[in-house]
Amino acid sequence: MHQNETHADDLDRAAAMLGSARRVAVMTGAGISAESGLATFRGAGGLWEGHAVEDVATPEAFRRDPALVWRFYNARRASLATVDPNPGHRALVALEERMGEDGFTLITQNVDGLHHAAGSRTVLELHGSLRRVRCSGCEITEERGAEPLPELPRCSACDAILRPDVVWFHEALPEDVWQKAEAAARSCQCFVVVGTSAIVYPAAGLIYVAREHGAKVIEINITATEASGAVDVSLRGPSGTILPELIKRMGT
Ligand code: BV8
Repeated sequence: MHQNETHADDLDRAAAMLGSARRVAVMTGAGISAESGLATFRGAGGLWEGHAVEDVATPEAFRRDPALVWRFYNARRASLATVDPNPGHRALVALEERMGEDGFTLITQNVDGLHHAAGSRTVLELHGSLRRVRCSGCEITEERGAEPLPELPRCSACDAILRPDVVWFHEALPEDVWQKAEAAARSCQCFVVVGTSAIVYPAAGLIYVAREHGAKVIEINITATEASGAVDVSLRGPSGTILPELIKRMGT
C-alpha cells in the first residue's frame, strides 16, 4: 500500500474514533500556530537572541534582568498584531460546534490567543496568555492585547513592574485550569494532540492520562514526537491541512 493510501486510511480511522466519541479533548501546542506565521519553541532550535527559551521564560531570569525578559515577550506580543488564526484553529471551532459544549474541551499550551480569535468558546490556557499582564506587586491582571508596552511596564495601581501573565518554567500552572484539563483528559473517549513536541510537563502528561483512562489518542504533527509511541493514530502533516480534512471525513 503506498503512502497516501495509508494516510487516507489513517484519516478515516481517526475520523471514526472522533465520530464515535461522546466526549473529545484536544490539546494544542505551538505547531498549530506555525501556519499563522508564529515561530514554534523548538523550531528555531529553541533559541531567542542566543538564549534558550528555558533560560528566558523563568522567574529567575525576570528577577535578574526584567528588561531582557520584556524584550523577549514584547517581540512576541508585537508579532501577535500581525497574525491571524489559520484553518487548523478554525477546524477546532467547527469540531466544538459539532460536539457541543459538554462534548468538547480545548486545552492549549499556547499563549498567543489564536484559539479565542478563531472563535473557540472555552479554551483552557494551561500556560497563560501573552495578551494579559500581571503586576509583580499587587497581582492585578489586565488584558493588554498586542498593544506595544514600555520596556519596563509598571502597574498603574502600585507602580511595581508588570510581568506577562504566562506560566514560566519552574512555576505552577493555574490550579483551576489544570484541574479542568486533567478531568477532560480522564473522561474523554478521544484525545487529539496537535502541534506539540510533548516535551513540556505537566501538560504533556495529559496525553498519558487520557490513554490510561481508555481514550483513543490521535496525534497530528509534521514530525514524530516524544508521544508518538503512545498514540493510536499518527497523522503526519501540517495541522492547517489535516484538521479540516479530518473534520470533513467525520461526515455529516
Ligand atoms: C512546573 C509559557 C512545577 C511561557 C511555557 C516533570 C513534571 C513536572 C515538571 C517538569 C518535569 N520535567 C521537567 C519539568 C520542568 C518543566 C519542563 O517541562 N521542562 C521541559 C523543558 C523538560 N516544566 C515546568 O517548569 C512547568 N512547571 O512543572 O512547575 C511546580 C509545581 C508546583 C509548584 C511550583 C512549581 C511549567 C511549564 C510551562 C512553561 N511555559 N510557556 C512562554 O510561552 O514564553 S512552555 C512553552 O513550551 C510553550 O507554552 C509551548 O507551548 C510549550 C511546549 O512547546 P510546544 O508547544 O510543544 O512547542 P515546540 O516548539 O516544542 O513544538 C512544536 C511542535 O509542533 C513540534 O513537534 C513540531 O513538529 C510541530 N509543528 C510545527 N509546525 C507544525 C507542527 N505540527 C503540525 N502542523 C504544523 N504546521
